[in-house]
Amino acid sequence: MSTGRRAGICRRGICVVAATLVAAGCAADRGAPRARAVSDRSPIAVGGRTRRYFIAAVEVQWNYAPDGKNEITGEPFDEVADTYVKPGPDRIGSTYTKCLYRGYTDATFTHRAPSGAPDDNLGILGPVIRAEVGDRIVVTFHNECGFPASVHPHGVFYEKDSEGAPYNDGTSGEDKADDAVPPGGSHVYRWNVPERAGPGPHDGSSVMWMYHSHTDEVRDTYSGLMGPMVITARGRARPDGSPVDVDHEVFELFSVMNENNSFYVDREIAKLPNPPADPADDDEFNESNLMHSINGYVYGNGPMVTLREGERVRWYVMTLGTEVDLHTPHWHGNTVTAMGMRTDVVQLLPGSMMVADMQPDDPGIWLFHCHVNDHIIAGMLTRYRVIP
Ligand SMILES: [Cu+2]
Repeated sequence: MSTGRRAGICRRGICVVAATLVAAGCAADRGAPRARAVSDRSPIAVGGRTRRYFIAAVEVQWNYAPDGKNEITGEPFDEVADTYVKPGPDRIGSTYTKCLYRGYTDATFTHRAPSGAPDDNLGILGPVIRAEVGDRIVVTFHNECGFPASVHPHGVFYEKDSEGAPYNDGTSGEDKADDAVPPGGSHVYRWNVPERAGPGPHDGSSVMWMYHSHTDEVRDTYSGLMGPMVITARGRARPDGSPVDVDHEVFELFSVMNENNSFYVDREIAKLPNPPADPADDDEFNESNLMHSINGYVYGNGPMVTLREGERVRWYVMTLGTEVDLHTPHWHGNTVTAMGMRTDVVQLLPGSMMVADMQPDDPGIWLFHCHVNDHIIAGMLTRYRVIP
């Protein structure tokens, strides 16, 4: 819903380069990860595993409402929902071009890897990056989108060639190669996982971090480049990196995706038969592009998480965005513990990551939604199911 302040629309640098399919012929510019000496101050793992990920930024057509109806009411979209989801001569509707992180099996970027989430319910989120304290993470990133992008991690240890953020940090040369990977380009990011990247004294067996593009942080993330990362305590991970004392992990991004600030907004506007005369000053048009979504879905569209009664469930919830991105994820039917306290609502501010543990005891189909009224009206709701 209206933010009370019209969202700005950026015009510069809109790229319309079509996504390039990665083929063997493109492999030369990726090659093997660059060998690099690690400085003495790096808290390098001793005996830990190296966990390799191959992640591309890929252009997709993303539909926030693929079911075509309000799954929360079970009814067709009403007039309010149509504000956001109904296409028209001067409205984009529910499908937008986005640039998303997607995991691949190797540096040829030809075969998709599993998402790393048990239900594969990540939606627009990138694959789950996992490690245990003592490990190191190597991410080979390939940019297939039409604008420069990067992979900036939270929490783990990185040196200046693996931070993924351009700013006046006194570095130069190779230490800048990670800042803005150009369209068609690649970079290998190397992150160590020292104790300070793992659970603290009041955490459980794993903590959540996020990663996102930070070349043009605002437009990169509104375009879709975000993903979750899970770090377990030393000795508390299964071989796949999931925490040993958790049966089921769920990842949820609460976000007012401001498509007015995506790299692709001009391309979308150009498709309209009767585009707004001045989109940047058209408040109703701008409102129609604020997608109040959970993992990139509105009004309960998208896959439903299914849990079993009694299993140990860990929810990882996060948000990015701006001042409207204060979200209060609320679980109906079951409670969680978060930060050592019992609750059924947790609080997120922009850039927040929160872990909440649940042991469901109440079978049924339950609402899971943001408790901010404005966001409820605009579709930031979904459901989860608990089966006996
Ligand atoms: Cu909210």
